[in-house]
Amino acid sequence: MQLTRRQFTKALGTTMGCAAIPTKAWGYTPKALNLTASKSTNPIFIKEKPGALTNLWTFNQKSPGPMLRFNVGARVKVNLHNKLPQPTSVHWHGIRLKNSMDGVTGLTQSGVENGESYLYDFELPDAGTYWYHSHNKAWEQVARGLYGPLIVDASNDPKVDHDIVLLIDDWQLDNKGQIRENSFGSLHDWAHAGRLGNWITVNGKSNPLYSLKVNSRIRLRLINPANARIFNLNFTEVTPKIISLDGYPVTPFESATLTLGPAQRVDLIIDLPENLPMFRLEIVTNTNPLTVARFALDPNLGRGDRALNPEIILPKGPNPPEAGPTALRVPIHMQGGAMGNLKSAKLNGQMISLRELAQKHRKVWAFNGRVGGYDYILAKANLGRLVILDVQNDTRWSHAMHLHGHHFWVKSKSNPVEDSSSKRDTYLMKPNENAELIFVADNPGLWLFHCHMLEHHAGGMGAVLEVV
Ligand SMILES: [Cu+2]
Repeated sequence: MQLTRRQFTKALGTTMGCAAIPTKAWGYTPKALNLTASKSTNPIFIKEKPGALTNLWTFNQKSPGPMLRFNVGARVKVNLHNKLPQPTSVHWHGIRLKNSMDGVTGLTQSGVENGESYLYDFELPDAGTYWYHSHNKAWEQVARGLYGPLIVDASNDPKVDHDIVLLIDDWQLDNKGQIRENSFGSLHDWAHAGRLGNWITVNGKSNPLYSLKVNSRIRLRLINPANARIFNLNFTEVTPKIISLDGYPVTPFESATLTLGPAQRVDLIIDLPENLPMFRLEIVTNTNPLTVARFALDPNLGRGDRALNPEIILPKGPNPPEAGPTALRVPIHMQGGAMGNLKSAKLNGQMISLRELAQKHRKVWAFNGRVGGYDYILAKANLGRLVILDVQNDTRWSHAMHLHGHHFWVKSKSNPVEDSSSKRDTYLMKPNENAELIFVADNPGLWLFHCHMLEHHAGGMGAVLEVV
């Protein structure tokens, strides 16, 4: 689905999607699975140019990579093999795993070099919709296709007729359908909204069609692996019930529209009306909406069991504890980017003007007057302590703030949540928004807190929380 330049620049939050999902899950085995990062050619552009194969970097030759699917509590072993010309690593986004398995090159491990392998070995404490992606030069490697879905099932998941994972991505392609390589590292992208694509795929396909049983109940798991694009989505003909955000259950609520920031996930349930032949998922723009996926009845599939299904009730977690005097409050004043108020910031202990930071160091964002980095420890929290990240987005841009190793409650006056017990791992902050991200520091290690607009992170918007 090609976005015109006009739709692109006018899109409110925009969108994209992609990645092919094999129907066969990898299963529930403690045997190590193999994930090989390599170059491959993929037909993501064939709808525009028949026969076109796009050169991507992928896991197991496909983007999205293979669907990793396990039961909650399972122990996972994945052997990463690197056949790429750059070092790489894998981050298991949203999984509360042990720190050494978090996959952040330069913080929790060294990059896995070409020809080398690395064994990831961790457990899955929470059910839900997650994903995995490269975490070395992610702004380039994720844009080239290095990501895939990670689904964790629970025995009390709602019974459905179809369980469909949709990774919605945007790619920056030239007119031959190849990745625009010469725009990697564009300082303009780093200081503005990030790298935005011009070609949208869902599960690696342009505008795919999914066939459904008559009278069926459908679970859709939407994942945004795009570098920087915020997708404003709309369902035609149906009003889904949203049941979880970032894998975490919420009190179900109905909404035909939703916003999906980079790295965020939304799970929803659709009970198909008896006489509805099809519905569409589209991107909302200021001009015409763009259809990115279609869903149609196929009578050959038989009938679903929608009428037999009860209301969705998912287990709910607790509300955030009261912040007593022992809570650790961590102020994070975010500044920088184009049209911002950052004049200078500290880098390696030296105060440097923004102009010099940008031109000489490729840094344009700061936390608390300091350019971010893996050597910047924002705070040190003792195990079990309640932590409040008091985040002030003092920039002209939205930011998808992601905390590794923990899930957090969100309190924000400008974006009140209806379900105070719900948690996220990635929170999309509006310009000038203040938000408290609250969590119990129950996982020891060095945990990255960063913007998931990957160019913003590369440009200095990321630092570390240490739990000891
Ligand atoms: Cu950002």
